[in-house]
Amino acid sequence: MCGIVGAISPRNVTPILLEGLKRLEYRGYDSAGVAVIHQNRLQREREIGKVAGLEAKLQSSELSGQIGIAHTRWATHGKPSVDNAHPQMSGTDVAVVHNGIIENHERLRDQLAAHGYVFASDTDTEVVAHLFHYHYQLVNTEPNDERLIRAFRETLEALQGAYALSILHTEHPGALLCAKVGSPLVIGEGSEEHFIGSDPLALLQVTDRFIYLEEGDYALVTRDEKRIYSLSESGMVEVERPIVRYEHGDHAADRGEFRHFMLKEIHEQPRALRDSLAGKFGQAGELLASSLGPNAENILRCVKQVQIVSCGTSYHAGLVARYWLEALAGVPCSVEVASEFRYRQVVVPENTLFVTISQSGETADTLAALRFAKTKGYLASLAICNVPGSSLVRESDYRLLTNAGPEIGVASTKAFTTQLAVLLWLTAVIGQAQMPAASRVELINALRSLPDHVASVLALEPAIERLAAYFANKHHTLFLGRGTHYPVAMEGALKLKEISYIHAEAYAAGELKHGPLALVDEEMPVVTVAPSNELLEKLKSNLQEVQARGGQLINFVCEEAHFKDNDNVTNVCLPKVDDWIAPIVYSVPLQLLAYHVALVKGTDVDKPRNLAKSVTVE
Ligand code: HGA
Repeated sequence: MCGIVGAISPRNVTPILLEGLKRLEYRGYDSAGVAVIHQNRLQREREIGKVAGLEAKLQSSELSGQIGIAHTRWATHGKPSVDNAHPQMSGTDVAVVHNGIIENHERLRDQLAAHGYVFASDTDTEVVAHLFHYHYQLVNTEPNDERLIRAFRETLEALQGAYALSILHTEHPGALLCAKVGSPLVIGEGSEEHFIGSDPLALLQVTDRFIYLEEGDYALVTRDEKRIYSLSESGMVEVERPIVRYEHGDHAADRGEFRHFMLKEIHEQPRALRDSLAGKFGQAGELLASSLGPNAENILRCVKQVQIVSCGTSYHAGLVARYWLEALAGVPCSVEVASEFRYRQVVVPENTLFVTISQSGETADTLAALRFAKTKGYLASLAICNVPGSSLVRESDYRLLTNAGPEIGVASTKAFTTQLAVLLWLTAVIGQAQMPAASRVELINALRSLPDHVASVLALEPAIERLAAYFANKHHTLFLGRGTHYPVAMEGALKLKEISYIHAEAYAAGELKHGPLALVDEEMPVVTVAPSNELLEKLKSNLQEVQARGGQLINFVCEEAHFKDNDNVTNVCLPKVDDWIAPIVYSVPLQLLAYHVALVKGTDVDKPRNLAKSVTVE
């Protein structure tokens, strides 16, 4: 998704802005731009394609200044083009960068056109630039900070939608305006300098101290101070926001020995799982529910039902958790994609816990679903998230943090398996009262063994790499699984389509004969996830149906299940693991398969076409 960087400093900010944009590249974008104020005039450069293209342009234009804003754009309104790239300007005075969508842009555009404003782009963002210009003219005072912030507030009050934005005005070369309404924005603290960014990762080269703006916050930032206000306060009263130190280190830009971030993140999973489960067990193996927040134990004891809401990969994590919660904790569970849930009439059974799952904690649909749920009488809300200071975490009653570290690859890997690990832990917490002590101990031991099992599956990479060549000229693939491994198959199919662009569909294996079997012929690879469990014999019958039609089976199986290879069947054997953690372990080879197929296809693994990390628009 789009990214914002801004800086105000005694030094030239152009290199800071460029480095910030490079650090945001992983999120996916189609164009980039920078504007700085130099000798009271705005200088701007924009380019479609990669930040490297913009960098080349900047070198020849020698753009420099001590205040500036920059942007990577992932188009929502208007095609990717130089004219539509940000910063958008109003006349020669005002420059704006914006993430999100201004929903009432058409009406505002008509009104501004009636006032004589001429539009140079198709974006909703340009409306903000002209609207701010318009309000600035109307605020009839000296051109001081007061005038600037008043015009800003009036502009924000006229906007509908979810956005983060930053504005420069040439009459105020010492002030950076910024606001957060539904899309993340942080202020970075420096020494006699300040920065803004839509993600702290963009600024880690210059600071590790951040103010996470809260919903409705807007601010005027100078070198020495920041004045933060809130749209929810009726007057212009300053509000206090804490400065938080970023604790994860600056690993974002570092792929280490790996060719891609995705591969690095796949291999980080043993560490990520260990860190995500750390602090969740007491010395005697008790489950430390207090890590979820104050009074969590008492609330969780009252849970009679769970509603999980999430998107994409996180949705698949929720689907696996449903099997766990019902089987182990005896608690009914529903799982729904956020984009549907948020617009539906819902009936909320008594004592239902509302759980959201999101890697970034800024996923627009999931956040909106949480806000919607808060009006519906749920028992409490719990966010499962990889980013501690994110909006989802801050707005939920309780939080269950994965500690996977920043995930840069657009295709989620370590975020998924760590979400699953903490969901299994949560199941044990919710089911505590009804689970026999022996089963609880078994489950805890299984969870603790996870990092080692995942490490041994990673050692299968060469065998999986050899399989990848087979997919080079395939256009379609089926993924099959049963029980908890049906959502694992869904996630495997999603990974393959995201990064290799091969059409992949997942089915519960028992559904095959109800339709998809018609697709199976000698050209169709069928990938199955087949651990040893009580559904294995059923699954084997489904695989016979595929073989009988000449389909090519690639099976991820338990080494103890003695599957046999033949011309149409290739088996990759995984170690025998406890049934409950098997979905986590069996997800890993599917990630490796998608990765190596994408390599064979020559696609951009970390930044697949049309996709973006942290989906902050609806
Ligand atoms: N609506 C703006 C910004 C899009 C965005 O935030 N994408 O993530 C545009 O289309 O330029």
